[in-house]
Amino acid sequence: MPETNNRSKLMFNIILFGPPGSGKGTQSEKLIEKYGLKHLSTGDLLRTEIAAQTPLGIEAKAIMDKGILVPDDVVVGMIKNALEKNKGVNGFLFDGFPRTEAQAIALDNLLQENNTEIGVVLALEVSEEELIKRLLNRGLTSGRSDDTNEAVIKARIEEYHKKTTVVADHYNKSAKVLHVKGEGSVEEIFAALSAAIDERKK
Ligand code: B4P
Repeated sequence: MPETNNRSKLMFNIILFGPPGSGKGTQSEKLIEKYGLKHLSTGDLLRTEIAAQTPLGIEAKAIMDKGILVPDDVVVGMIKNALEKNKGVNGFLFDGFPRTEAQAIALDNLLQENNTEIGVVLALEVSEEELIKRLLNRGLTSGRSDDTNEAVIKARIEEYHKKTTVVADHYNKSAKVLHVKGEGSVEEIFAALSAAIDERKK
């Protein structure tokens, strides 16, 4: 059996799941450092395309500014490329992906092709009031046009309820979802996420 296949069996892959503003990006930075994972954020990948003003970025910006989701084939294509470019890592931390059931099915297939799977889905739980407060606050400094308008923030939360909560149901079928309280200090939440990962890795 090729070495990469043996290695991929040892990979531990995590999905950090939750509504916009729940702390996915914030906690991802800390988790990748602690567990030596490769961070794959579809939001960051899309913003890189926007900054470079590629045709994909220009199309994505118009969609993201409305608070709705970018088409599945676009984000799945980005993740496929990223998986191909990062063979041999300890594992991936997926942040903001998958966001629809079609994306979840595509991810399962891509991981299976690489002889690996999702180890755990960590679902951050934060009240809607707190989400809106955090995103408006980030909008003051982030330069992100999707964070400055409350109507767009509400559309993003609505999109999450309409299309993304089903992703947790998808992974619940294989008992992979652990719920973690996403309110409190960044350190408290990080400790709770780390404890959940350590428990699942045993
Ligand atoms: P993302 O980039 O994924 O962004 P997000 O969900 O808005 O933010 P995140 O959850 O990472 O923010 P964080 O809590 O860390 O998506 C943006 C857009 O891209 C989407 O609307 C969509 O259009 C598109 N997109 C991305 N992925 C897609 C996909 N798979 N399919 C289709 N479209 C896709 O931070 C929020 C704020 O809270 C920060 O200011 C932070 O400092 C603060 N914060 C964090 N933790 C805190 C705490 N404990 N207490 C107080 N504040 C806290």
